[in-house]
Amino acid sequence: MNKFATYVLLFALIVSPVAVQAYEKENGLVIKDGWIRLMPAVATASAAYFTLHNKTDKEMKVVKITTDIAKKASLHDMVMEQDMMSMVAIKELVIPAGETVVFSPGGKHLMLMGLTKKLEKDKDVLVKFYLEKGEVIEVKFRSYKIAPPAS
Ligand SMILES: [Cu+2]
Repeated sequence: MNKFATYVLLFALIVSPVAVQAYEKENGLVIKDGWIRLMPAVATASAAYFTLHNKTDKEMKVVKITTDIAKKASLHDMVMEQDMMSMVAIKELVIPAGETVVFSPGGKHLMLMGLTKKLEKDKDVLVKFYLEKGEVIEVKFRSYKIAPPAS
């Protein structure tokens, strides 16, 4: 490993342990690359993106997501309807066994409505994923204007 890479790694470990992190619990659901779109102060809504990976051999379901910065968090997808992209609600977030589900700009997203706090650069937002069997996974998301590089 060269010197620069070492510095980058150290920086990542010490200064920003959660910028783009993988998170995992014994339940086998990995939530990574989570981030929130930094919006102008006047905005009342934003969107969050992340990747879910189910490491188990059983299907997993996320039944609810909450954050500490918005009154409401809803899962949306983008679909083409009569040559127009529009948002539709994702009724059920299922991650099949061994599969990965990606939420990214232009596609699936977590819509955050009724922002209760101003989004700030370099500040973490706590996002809670509620699983079907009652487990809750807490992940810290960071705010960015544009998508950060995936880990
Ligand atoms: Cu939306």
